Amino acid sequence: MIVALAGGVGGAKLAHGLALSIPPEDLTVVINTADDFRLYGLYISPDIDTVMYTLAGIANPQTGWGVQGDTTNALEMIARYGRDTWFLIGDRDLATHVLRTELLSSGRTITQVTSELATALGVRSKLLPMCNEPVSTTIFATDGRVLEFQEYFVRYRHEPEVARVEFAGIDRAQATQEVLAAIRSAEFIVFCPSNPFVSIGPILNVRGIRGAIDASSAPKVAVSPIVGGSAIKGPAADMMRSMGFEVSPLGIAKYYRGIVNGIVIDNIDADLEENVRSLGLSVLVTNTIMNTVEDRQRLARELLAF
Ligand code: FO1
Ligand code: CA
Repeated sequence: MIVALAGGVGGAKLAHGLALSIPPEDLTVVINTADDFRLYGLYISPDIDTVMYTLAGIANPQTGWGVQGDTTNALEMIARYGRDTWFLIGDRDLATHVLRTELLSSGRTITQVTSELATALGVRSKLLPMCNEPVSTTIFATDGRVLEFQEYFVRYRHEPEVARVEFAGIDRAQATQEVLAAIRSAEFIVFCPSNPFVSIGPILNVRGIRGAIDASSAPKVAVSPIVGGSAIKGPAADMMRSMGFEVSPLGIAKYYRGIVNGIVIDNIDADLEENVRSLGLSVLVTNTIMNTVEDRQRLARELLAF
């Protein structure tokens, strides 16, 4: 069993590469749910959906999130009612939010709901939300604003400078039996190239998960989401800077030191290899940019060999 910890787009791409390189049933993806939120009364779980659509082969290839070929009729109608439509929900994507919300209100856990939806879409790997309790990433901006993660990220295009991040509800969150069993049986644990603070961070902060990872004797490898001094996607670089971290794969290595045994950095950052190695980590230097499905699979295969 391989366990991959993942956030949204970057995590989904590598998880897809892994699912194509091993029997897909042998992959479990533990997914961040701290960016989940409610909109128009619907429960939206962006990182679960991004991983689910990607592994189902129906993700929008331009954005990495949302459904390929989706239309926006429902959202246009919502706009006609005078409502703000800053979060682009496609018509097909909307169906997922409607059913998830219905299944959750019938008393099922997010773990059960995710399993039902993913199975229906033909996903054979196991997709596990990091926990069943609600956790909500709250961004405290340096200008005093307090924002939900999607508001910060999408509505305000991750422009506000981040002073502090809080995972509201994390104290009540507990690792599920499914997540603990997956980590215990893992032969390899991959930290996908997702934002270490707001995607992997919440997962590691769920009670029981960090302990289970530490107790595992499986090799643990992180793929750096920072390539050549900037984030492949999203605000990881700005966040690292404003929180006093070095914006480089070395900064990522320092963040994950003590948790992982190895790190994968991009060819562009090859000059940092020795510095990272001197932290006591094994290093794989390769092309980490995943533009095509072949890239995902190649990186996954190199990771498995490493
Ligand atoms: N990201 C955007 O930048 N703009 C959007 O309008 C947007 C809509 C959206 C709808 C459904 C979904 O599952 C994801 C969506 N995302 C959107 C992606 C997303 O929420 C972020 O990329 C991640 O949360 C950051 O990791
Ligand atoms: Ca996310």
